[in-house]
Amino acid sequence: MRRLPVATVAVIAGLLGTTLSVLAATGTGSASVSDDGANANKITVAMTGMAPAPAGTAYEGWLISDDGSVKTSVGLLRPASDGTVNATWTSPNRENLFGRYSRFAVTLEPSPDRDPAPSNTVVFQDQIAGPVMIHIRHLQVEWPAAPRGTGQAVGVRDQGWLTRLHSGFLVDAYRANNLAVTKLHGEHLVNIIEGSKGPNYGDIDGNGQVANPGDGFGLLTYAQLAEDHAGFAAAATGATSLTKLHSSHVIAAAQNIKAWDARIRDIGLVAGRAQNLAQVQPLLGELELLGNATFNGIDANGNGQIELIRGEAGADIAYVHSQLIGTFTMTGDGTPLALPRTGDAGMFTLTLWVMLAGAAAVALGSLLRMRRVNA
Ligand SMILES: [Ca+2]
Ligand SMILES: [Ca+2]
Repeated sequence: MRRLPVATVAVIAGLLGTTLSVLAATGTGSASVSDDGANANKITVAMTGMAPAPAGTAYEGWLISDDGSVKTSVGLLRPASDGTVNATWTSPNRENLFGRYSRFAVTLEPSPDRDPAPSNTVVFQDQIAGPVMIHIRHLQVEWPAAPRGTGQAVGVRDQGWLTRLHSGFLVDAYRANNLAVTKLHGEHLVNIIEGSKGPNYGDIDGNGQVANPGDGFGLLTYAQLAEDHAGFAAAATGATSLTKLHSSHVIAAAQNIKAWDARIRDIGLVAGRAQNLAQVQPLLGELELLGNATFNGIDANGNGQIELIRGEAGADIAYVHSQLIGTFTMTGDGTPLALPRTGDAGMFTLTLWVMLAGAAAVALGSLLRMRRVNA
């Protein structure tokens, strides 16, 4: 056997030493989806306690589709000197990330890296369980029964925003001493909140036209669905404590909206049918309060915070926390990871195995040579 020069052996040993040491996962954190000018199109990776990637390597984050066939890079993740990672990635085509992806992984890649695919050296990964993901998608991506298939929590947020807006318009019209416009916004509120199948939906102000700035499905319908499906997510197989926590926030907000907006609907009915502005006046303070609470929530107990609880949480919280149900969590306890399998090895993995084989050959060669010398 041809002997490898000592320098080559040292390089191989050095590389092996380095490689084995970095296959230990350390650090904890999460990857969470939020909005960046479109629904659920951004992911934020936040880690602490992460060891720097060794020279010649880099961490990279990946969103992975349900069946694993699509792996989308969210970019390199470079720990700061204090071990934290704070990185964001926004889908360039405004894709709703919950629609296709249910898994997130961090791999160790060679650097520089000519291969756009992930290596098989996975440092962290987390998957949202399929039975939970179904309901996140109903909340955030699509509910087929709604107009344009609007997701339930998206509908809560959008129709909740319209409810706040038209509550304000009604108050403005009253202050402008305009009965007709006050009545019109009363009608708007009833129709936004109940939707076209609601028992009161229609021409409330009696001007011969049905006016509805909403999408016709109804804020109360969306709120009931969001409450139900957040509950289904929490009860689903594979639901984690985090799933249950954020589901409970969505449920609290949806229940608040059901109560507050049934009351706004009643105020809208009175205002829409009013004969004069004096009939509307006693309801204005309550309308303004509930209209704002519907979207923003309200600090009902006066402790300086709008909390994720019954009586305080509103539509914006229902929306954001239905996204947080789908948070990926990453925890590394420093346990060395298994070496990547060779069967589906990428170039990086292949290189590692070639180096391992080389080192074994060198060791064997040395042993044989020593035996020959001793003989
Ligand atoms: Ca009308
Ligand atoms: Ca509070």
